[in-house]
Amino acid sequence: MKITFCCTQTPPEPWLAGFRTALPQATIEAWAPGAPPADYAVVWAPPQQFLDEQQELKGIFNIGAGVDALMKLTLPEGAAVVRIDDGGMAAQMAEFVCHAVIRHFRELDGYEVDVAQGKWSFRKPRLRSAYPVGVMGLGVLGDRVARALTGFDFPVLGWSRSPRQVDRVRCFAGQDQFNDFLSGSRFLVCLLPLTPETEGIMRRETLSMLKPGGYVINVARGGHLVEEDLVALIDEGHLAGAALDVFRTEPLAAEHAFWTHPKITVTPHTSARTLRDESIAQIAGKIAGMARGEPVAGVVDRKRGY
Ligand code: NDP
Ligand code: OXD
Repeated sequence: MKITFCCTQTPPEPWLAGFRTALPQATIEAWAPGAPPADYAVVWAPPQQFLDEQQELKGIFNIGAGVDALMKLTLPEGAAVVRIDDGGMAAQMAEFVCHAVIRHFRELDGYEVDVAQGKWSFRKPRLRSAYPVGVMGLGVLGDRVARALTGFDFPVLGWSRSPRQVDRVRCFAGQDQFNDFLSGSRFLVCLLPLTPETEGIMRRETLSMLKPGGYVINVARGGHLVEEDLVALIDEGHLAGAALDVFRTEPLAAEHAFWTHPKITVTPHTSARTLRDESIAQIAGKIAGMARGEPVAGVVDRKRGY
């Protein structure tokens, strides 16, 4: 069995070594233009040339949960596209989002400023019931995030394409229930895949429906957010602020207004990192399963785009 590795921005050696240990019967090489056809590919944002040349692939394994970059390319017809299913990302995402929610809810940024000025002063405790958290996307990551938030007794709402049930979460589904979901939320967490349906989903019209003093946490993709609308709604006072981990252009340009906006917190696309060892173990297991003709979890539905 031949495996080709084509991940931009990732040094290949540790991955190749890991796959050679996990699948000793396979040959795995880093892709170079003109390389012979392989059976399986491990990729992150590969060039179109790679896919044009590798027409015999049976499986394309993305070393991340989001496949939006891959879905923009022309893929070999017969290849199954498989995303990372958790692989240690769900726990990271839960801690990141809970941290962002709690930091805003408990006004920890304000306390930091006070303390830096030597001020010993208290803010009036906020009513938790007045801070419902809406989680858009109840998949592998959103489900874990929503459940983690219930552990802090926040009212939690969830929204997905098809109806879902999550313990202690008020679940909404589809376009028909989107407005009710938004108007019931003060925090809005985005954990949707980026698809033609979800592109620009956080814009003036939708963000205006959040309860006054809404707070946006985008940990999915920059393309979900219309940046100017967010800044305008914060500056107009309808929104209290935002924690943004993902951006339309990454890295975020040095002159971008988000860096210095006092109510926006920026992190460099780090809310849930792909963990190499977990990912190698998961992908190697799936390649072995696929080679035996078994079904594997995490296969992307190309029509839906996720
Ligand atoms: P999943 O595919 O497991 O879940 C996606 C969820 O979104 C599902 O609940 C799905 O609904 C819902 N959804 C999709 N389209 C729509 C729609 N049009 N309307 C309503 N709901 C919709 O994805 P993951 O949870 O694994 O990951 C989510 C995203 O997080 C990734 O696509 C990626 O972009 C991002 N991500 C960001 C990282 C970071 O470091 N910032 C790290 C990892 C991922 P249904 O349940 O009905 O299918
Ligand atoms: C992912 C990511 O999609 O890291 O896995 O953004």
